[in-house]
Amino acid sequence: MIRTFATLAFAAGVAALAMQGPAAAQTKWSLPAAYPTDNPHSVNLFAFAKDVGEATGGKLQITVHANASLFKAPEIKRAVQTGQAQAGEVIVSLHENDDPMFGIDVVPFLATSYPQSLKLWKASRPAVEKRLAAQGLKLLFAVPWGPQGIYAKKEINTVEDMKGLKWRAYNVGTARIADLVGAQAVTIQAAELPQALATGVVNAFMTSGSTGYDSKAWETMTYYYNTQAWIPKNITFVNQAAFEALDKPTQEAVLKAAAVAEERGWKLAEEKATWYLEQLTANKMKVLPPSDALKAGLNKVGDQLTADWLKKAGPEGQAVIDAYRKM
Ligand code: PCA
Repeated sequence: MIRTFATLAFAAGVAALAMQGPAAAQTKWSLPAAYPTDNPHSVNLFAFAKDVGEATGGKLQITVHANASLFKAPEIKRAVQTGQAQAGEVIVSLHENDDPMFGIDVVPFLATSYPQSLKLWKASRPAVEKRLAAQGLKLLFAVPWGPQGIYAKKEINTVEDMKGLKWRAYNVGTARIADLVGAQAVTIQAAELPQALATGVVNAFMTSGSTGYDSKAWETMTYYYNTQAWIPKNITFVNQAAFEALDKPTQEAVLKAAAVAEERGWKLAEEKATWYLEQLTANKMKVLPPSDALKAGLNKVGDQLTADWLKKAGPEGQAVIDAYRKM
């Protein structure tokens, strides 16, 4: 058979195309997230997306939509479950009503330092993973916020001083605190917090130094009480089917970048926690330790919340806490 140069070249071209096949096809994921672009959580997500892009030679391209620009915080998990987005990040305790295990990291005063919080994460991770898997989601990584303190317009020396406050809540636990101290809970996610502060919808709230900084709390608040009540976490997850549709090397690249992101995220959070409190001081807020009376009152509130949680979470919840305490 005589082949001309042209047919040979054509055949080679077809073969090259065939070899690229589905393996070389580019996959695009969107990853909705709910916090500002310069918040450490978002910074870490951008780095994760970049790492995945590089490790896969551009085969998997993840676009992070920070600042609740694609979905609002409470909608992100469902959006990923239903495949409207392939991946997402959310503060896991926002879904404590789905399952108490999603609220283990906001049991007050259970894990208040980063080393404790990391232990609690290690102890609870399998249970959290299992529940997400049952909802069609694959966990990628979890990253902590700063320890939670109280922002207020007026001085707070006891839990009695919290009575009647217009208290911004972001999850079940923060709303329940309002109930227990006689404050009025208003649930507002971080993306809407600056506006809620500006319009006076709330005059106190509990969150980290970073969310106080992100929402310029000093423009309306005077006090920050460093109560270190708990360290909540964001989780990043992917739609299980979207993950399974990737070829093996790409799946491995995602998991590897996720492990790197988890480590980087914990480091970043711890490094910046003090810096954020310094920014509150620099902006003329009074950053104070809680008084002994306030501490004692909050401990009582914490005991009640812990008892509530254990009742909801049952023996499996207790088992995770026991495992954590043994670590
Ligand atoms: N910032 C988020 C969640 C916890 C935190 O520190 C918020 O206030 O909504």
